[in-house]
Amino acid sequence: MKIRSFDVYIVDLPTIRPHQLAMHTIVSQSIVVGRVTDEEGREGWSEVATIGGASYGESTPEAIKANIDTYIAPLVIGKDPVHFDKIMYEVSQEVRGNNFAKTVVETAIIDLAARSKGVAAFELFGGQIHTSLPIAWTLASGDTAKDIEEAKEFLHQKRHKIFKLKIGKGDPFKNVEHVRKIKQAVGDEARITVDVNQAWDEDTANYCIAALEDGGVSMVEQPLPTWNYEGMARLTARFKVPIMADEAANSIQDVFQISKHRAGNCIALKPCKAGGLTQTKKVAGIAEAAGIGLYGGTMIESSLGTAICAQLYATIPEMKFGTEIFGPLLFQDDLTLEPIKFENFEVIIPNGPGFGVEIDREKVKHYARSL
Ligand code: MUC
Ligand code: MG
Repeated sequence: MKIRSFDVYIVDLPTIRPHQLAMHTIVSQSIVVGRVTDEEGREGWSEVATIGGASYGESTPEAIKANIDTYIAPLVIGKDPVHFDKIMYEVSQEVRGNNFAKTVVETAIIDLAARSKGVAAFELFGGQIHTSLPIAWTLASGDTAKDIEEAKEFLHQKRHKIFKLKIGKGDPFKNVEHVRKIKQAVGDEARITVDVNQAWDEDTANYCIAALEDGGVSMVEQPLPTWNYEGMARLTARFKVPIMADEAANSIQDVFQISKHRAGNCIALKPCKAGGLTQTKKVAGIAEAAGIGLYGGTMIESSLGTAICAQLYATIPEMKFGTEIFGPLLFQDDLTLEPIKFENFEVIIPNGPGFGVEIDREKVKHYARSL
């Protein structure tokens, strides 16, 4: 069984409402979809999502596609998909960085490898420990009254009881008030966390985190820029509320440094940051050894990317902070034939061959950019 071809599509999927982050408001999410085909005509599919072009991170959808087409795809042709770790090691010898692109390639190959053996992808990662995981929702309409209404509705529907608020845009002090009002409105029924997406300096963080802690917030994600490991360590030592590293926690080396210097007491996992599923498992292992809590992060993927994250997170023993793989719920449409299921405040881990979802080719065609 040998890989015959690797194709990459850029798909733009509209959201149900504007989703406001520090650096960008998402109304349409640019998703990179990968398809690997073997000589027998079997296929594996993958997805990585990007936020706001080059504003969130360095990997733009256009760069991911160009670098796969030009540099990575030629290296995987003719290889046996079952040897996905060996293939990605060989890729790493010729391609530096490009973790999002490597994730598109690695996960499509894993989907194909698992399907060719007739098993779920999590079987290739030691088996499924969780059948479902807690699922947070991000309140990011930018409007306090709307956010409170949304939170109450989802509590009522038993869809979410952990809400993350994006507070990196605008006046930090007004944003802290916004968070405190939402926490007051939901009371003990829900946990409120915040994601600053690197927007504060250390002085602002010192003042605002004290007010957030006092207001009952239960986690503060990436308050400082990625480079400020020392500042993150000081915040972690100073406050009781857990400080999460997201944009700062990419590679196994980053996570080792964060663990060693306690530059955060929890980290957000995301396969695209680490460069694939094998690397994400290594990141989780380092964090586990250091007693750093884990969170199943998202870049807001559609059902395919969400299934990929879900299956990997299901193999990790302790996901102390739950997950936020809510992406499919934010989109007007989907790229798979069956939706991801959310029940009783949890996401149900898809089961079945590969990542447990079937791609909807018509939808990929419909939303793909003409290149
Ligand atoms: C991030 O920084 O965590 C995850 C949820 C959300 O609303 O935005 C993303 C990115
Ligand atoms: Mg984040």
